Amino acid sequence: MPQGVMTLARYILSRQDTFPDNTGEFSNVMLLIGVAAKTIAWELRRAGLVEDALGLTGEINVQGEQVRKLDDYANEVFLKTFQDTGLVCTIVSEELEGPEHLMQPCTPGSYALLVDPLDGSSNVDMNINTGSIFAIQRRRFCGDDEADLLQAGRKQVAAGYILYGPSTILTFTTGHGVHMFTLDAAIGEFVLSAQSLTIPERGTYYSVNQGNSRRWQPWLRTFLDYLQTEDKASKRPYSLRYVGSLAADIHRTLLIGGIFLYPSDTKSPKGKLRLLYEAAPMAMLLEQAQGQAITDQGEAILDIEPSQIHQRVSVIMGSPYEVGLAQKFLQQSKVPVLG
Ligand code: AHM
Ligand code: MG
Repeated sequence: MPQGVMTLARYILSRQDTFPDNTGEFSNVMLLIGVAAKTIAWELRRAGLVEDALGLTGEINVQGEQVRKLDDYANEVFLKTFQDTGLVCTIVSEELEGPEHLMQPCTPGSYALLVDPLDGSSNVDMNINTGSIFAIQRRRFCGDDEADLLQAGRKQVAAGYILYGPSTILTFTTGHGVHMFTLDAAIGEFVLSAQSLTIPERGTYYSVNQGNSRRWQPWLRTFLDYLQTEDKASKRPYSLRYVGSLAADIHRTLLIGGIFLYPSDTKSPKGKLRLLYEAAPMAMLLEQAQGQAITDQGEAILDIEPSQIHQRVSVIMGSPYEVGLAQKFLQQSKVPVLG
């Protein structure tokens, strides 16, 4: 008898016991994330052919960033996909000022979806990879209190990203390893392409917006200088790869190792990336894949207790070897110079 294709739906049904509840509710949340991903992927694929699909809306979002039409589109897709389903009580989005409550009242134990609907959207008009990044939390209290959503990354019940590129890829974890699905356009289904992924112990790439280097802390400049210095025995120099879409840069890092950094700098003293729907979900994926994720102060990203839903954070993540190296440079910078 043929084995059949391991679609996302089939995989989820066969792994119910590893999901946060066993009622099927969480499975349906994951399946709907897959539906949102397919909808956005389809729109991105044809956006260059559709009049008025590309470009800016003219609005500035809560982050102070210009909103692209496709940012708005992707945000609407997530909202509409979960509306009236009774599956997700609250949505926090990079494109929304405050939480959107889809059910009233939210009950303890219900799900909240935290999402960057179109990550790396500055790349989208040029047909370069973009993504969606998501985290799923459980609501703790009843009602609309924003504080309920300020949960440390360790409390996430699931996290993942969708990468829109030559293939559409959905990668997620529920705390039982990292699994990757590739959209098979022929059958319109996500099909399992890698199970229980682990990041290589070390890599050969570093990934950072080097244009900001003069704004970095001195220890980071020293560390990057080290990565760029020739030394065959320790496989240096490292090569630079930077897409400028977090989903793409983390996807590469997860698969072939190395280090990704978006540190704080004099322009963004708290860092640029958002904790709840960019850094924390990626940190959960990386830790589940045996990688590491810290801030440029050395704190584990998953341990940070958020104070705002759109809070920003510095990020250093990737293979254990390179993140460990970064930690050594950070520690050395803290040693007082005697004499
Ligand atoms: P976005 O979610 O508004 O697109 O911003 C986040 C993006 C990340 O995808 C990426 O890592 C980073 O911002 C790139 O920033 P920069 O252009 O400063 O290098
Ligand atoms: Mg983003």
